Amino acid sequence: MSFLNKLKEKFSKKEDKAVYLSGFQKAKNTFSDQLSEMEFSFNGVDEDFLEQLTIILLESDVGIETADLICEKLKEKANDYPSISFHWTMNFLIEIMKEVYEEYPDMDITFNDNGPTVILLEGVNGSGKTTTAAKLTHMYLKEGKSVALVAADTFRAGAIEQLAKWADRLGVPCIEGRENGDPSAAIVDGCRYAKENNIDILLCDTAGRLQNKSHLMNELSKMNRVSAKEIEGAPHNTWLILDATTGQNGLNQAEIFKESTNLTGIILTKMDGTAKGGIVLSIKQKLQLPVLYIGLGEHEEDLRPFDLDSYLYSISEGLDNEG
Ligand SMILES: Nc1nc2c(ncn2[C@@H]2O[C@H](COP(=O)(O)OP(=O)(O)OP(=O)(O)O)[C@@H](O)[C@H]2O)c(=O)[nH]1
Ligand SMILES: [Mg+2]
Repeated sequence: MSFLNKLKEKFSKKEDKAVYLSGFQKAKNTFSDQLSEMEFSFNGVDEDFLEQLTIILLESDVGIETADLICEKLKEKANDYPSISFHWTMNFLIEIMKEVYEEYPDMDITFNDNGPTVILLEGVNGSGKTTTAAKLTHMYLKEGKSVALVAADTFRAGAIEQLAKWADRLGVPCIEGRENGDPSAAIVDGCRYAKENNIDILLCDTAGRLQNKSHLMNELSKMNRVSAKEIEGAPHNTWLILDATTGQNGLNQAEIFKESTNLTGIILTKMDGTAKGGIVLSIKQKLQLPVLYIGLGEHEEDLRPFDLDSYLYSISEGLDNEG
């Protein structure tokens, strides 16, 4: 059975097929639909083909280095098959994309067995931190865990209220910072509350900050330090919330955040609104950070654990039809 058919079979058994397919619709339009059009002029894996493929990969925001790597691998593979068909070329292409993602091992989410698991959410302004905090709350509650939120965005007016509203709706406690106060104080309060109330997951929403503002980045280090004093190993996870629509620019952001804090994973938001589905691959290649979850809409239920095979199938849907 071909790789694409295996992906299809696996995908057909997934529960959230429809969510993935509709979330990646735009990404599929730039990727699979454009690739399909190349079938008519397909004449083997030659320079012309590789050039067009590079363009499609770049439009999908795979990034130039990763696009080159994929093309190089595909060229090598095709060398062994002089009269390769379009269908098999597509099979190899998607298989190579999987290989490229899996070249570096995935880091797991760390859960604290001896008390609350502290998760810090970071990112630039408007990337989706607060909405993601709400989505994660919804997801962990469904898993039967107890959750509390910390509104540590003391910087932007209305930010605390925004999270408190979500907490109200989701029925979880929200430990609120003081507007214009020290966000670390809110983290300390949150950690103490979580310990006293046997909370499983403490999600800390922080203010949007530009990666080039050093005092704001230092503030993150302080939040790390104070949480570690309260709960051993905290923060157990530090996730960068990245807006997928910002594409390669987001990758630069991620690089700088990674230098200043101990990032353990990425959540890609607004996947539903972008054709740039390829950023997943470049993040993994360049930063060796796993994409843990993807945001596929604005509602609390619109978050999914990132699943490589479902992602690959969703953006390449249609290529599995043997022409
Ligand atoms: N379509 C879509 N919209 C999203 C997603 N995640 C967040 N948004 C929207 O993006 C906007 C910003 O989201 P917030 O959660 O407020 O972003 P933030 O990072 O907390 O913003 P600041 O606190 O101002 O830095 C809101 O309108 C959200 O509804 C997503 O996965 N898909
Ligand atoms: Mg916010």
